[in-house]
Amino acid sequence: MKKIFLLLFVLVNIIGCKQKTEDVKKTSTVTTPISEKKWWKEAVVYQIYPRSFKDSDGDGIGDIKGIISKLDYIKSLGVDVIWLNPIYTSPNADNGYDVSDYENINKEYGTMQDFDALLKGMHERGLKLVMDMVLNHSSIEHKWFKAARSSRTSPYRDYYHWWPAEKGKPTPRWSFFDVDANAWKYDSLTNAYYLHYFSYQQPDLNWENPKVRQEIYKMMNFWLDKGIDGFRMDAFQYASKDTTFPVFPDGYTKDIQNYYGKGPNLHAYIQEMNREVFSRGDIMTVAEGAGTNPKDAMNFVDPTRHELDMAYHFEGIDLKVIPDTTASPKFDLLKMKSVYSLWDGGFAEKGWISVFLANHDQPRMLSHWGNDTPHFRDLSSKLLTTFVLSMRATPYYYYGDELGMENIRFDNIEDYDDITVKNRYQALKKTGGNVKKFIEELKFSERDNGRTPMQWDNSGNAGFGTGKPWLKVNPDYTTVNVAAQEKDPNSTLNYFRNFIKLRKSEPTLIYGKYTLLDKDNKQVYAYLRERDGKKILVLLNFSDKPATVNIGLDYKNAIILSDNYPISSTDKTLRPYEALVLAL
Ligand code: TEU
Repeated sequence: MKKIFLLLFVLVNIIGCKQKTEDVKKTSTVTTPISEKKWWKEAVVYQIYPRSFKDSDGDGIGDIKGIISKLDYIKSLGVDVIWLNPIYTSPNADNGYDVSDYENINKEYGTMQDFDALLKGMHERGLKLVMDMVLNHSSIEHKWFKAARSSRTSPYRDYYHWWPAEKGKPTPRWSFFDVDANAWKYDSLTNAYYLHYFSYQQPDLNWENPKVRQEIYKMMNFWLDKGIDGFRMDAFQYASKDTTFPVFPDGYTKDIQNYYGKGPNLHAYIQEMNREVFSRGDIMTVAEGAGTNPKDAMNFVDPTRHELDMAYHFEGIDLKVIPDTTASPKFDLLKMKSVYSLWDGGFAEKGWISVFLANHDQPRMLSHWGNDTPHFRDLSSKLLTTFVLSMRATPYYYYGDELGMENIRFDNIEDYDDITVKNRYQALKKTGGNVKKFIEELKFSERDNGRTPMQWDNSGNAGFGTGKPWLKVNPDYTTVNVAAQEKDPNSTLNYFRNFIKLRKSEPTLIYGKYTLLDKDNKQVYAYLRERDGKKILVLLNFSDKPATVNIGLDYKNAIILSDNYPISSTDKTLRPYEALVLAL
């Protein structure tokens, strides 16, 4: 019965939606920017960490041919865009976020011919490609840095930030990744320090130098000319700097985004990039972390400013989650609701945002935001998927989350590959910190938990490849894998597919107004999506206990569009981790 209702609902909406598109065309001059249709507002982004997706040649490292071999699978998910983490030539100090040649492919991933084949294969299937641009810094192996460091008179010297040692110690700058948290690295070759906000292998490019900017735009256009469909800009909020390097007040690191993320010319550079690159195609552009509050972030995505298409904010992902707790949820749901509602509200008139619960810098969505114990793993995974796919924002979904992949929780520090773990471990040893506690914390929060190989089937190495994988496979692959879930209509994989179909068939879920309901409910996140008189109610019980909803709306006879329990119900009481979506 539920299925028939759903089918009818989908059909009515497909017809309705076509009509709406025509209306929008006719009245495009009067539509408000938020309701203005754009392909990237309607798209679902699937993020692939290339190192971990599929290894075609048995070297234990995922590669482009591997991704090509899985394009039909990706298409079958119903996603529209692939965001690929960096695949450029790199010595891999930070797995590709240290680029030594922006216009070539890292050998371990394949060749430029492989890349061209990937793009062609994607476009043939109607999939779009967003490339990850690491523009705040390069690798120390980049030819620009090699030349810059060779002499103070090198034409490339001012492609980077230098502090001559005869001026004394540089003004302190904190580093995200450095063992000593010092962003200035002394280089005896020219008796000077260079700046690196991340590791010393990732020197910051000097964006204040117009030559650097022109080189970068040329490189971005090289990729655009190949036909790619968008750019994700890595750590770009840090690009512009006050090169007088003023002294920051004590404790500035607690407010690092405000000191590092608001350089004097940041907006001017993005506008310049927009003129020189973005405006040349119908592409999608997003910069991670730009803007620490909705008002700030709006300045990056207000269409009249000609900068970026959508904001990718960290306030949601950075909410405090408590490990080792029996509390459910493990975070303050009231805070979560207020953060996501605040950001929605900030973009209710114009601009656009992203929504995500995981990426390559995070532990697994299920282990962090859900509950990966056997009884609740499927339910809570589906609940999180429902949240990401039912907000007014472009959903970003991380590879493997469709299977409910969970944190690997290494016991040995040696099993980690991540530069941040290695450096934090060194720092801890220096200061005599508590290593045991550190290892326990990593099991919950470390980003390598989210980078283990994709689990394709229950054969050796989870079907990732024949060689020893660069990072261990999660032992749960014998049951948590694509092959097993394909066969099960109730799997998290098929739930993801079905929910994407629902989102695509119902513009209310994409463009509809969002209203938070039952604000003070500590277990349930409830919201209404509305558009042209149509109302969709989303009820999410984020706890492992039954929960009562108090929304002052009668939904007993509503049409059930989706429920993560096999037997649906419109009861006033939601079951543990129940995710119910209703058409009122
Ligand atoms: O991350 C930069 C960055 O700002 C994040 O570490 C951020 O602080 C965190 O996710 C907020 O919760 C980018 C890349 O995503 C990361 O993988 C790289 O290691 C880093 O830049 C350096 O390029």
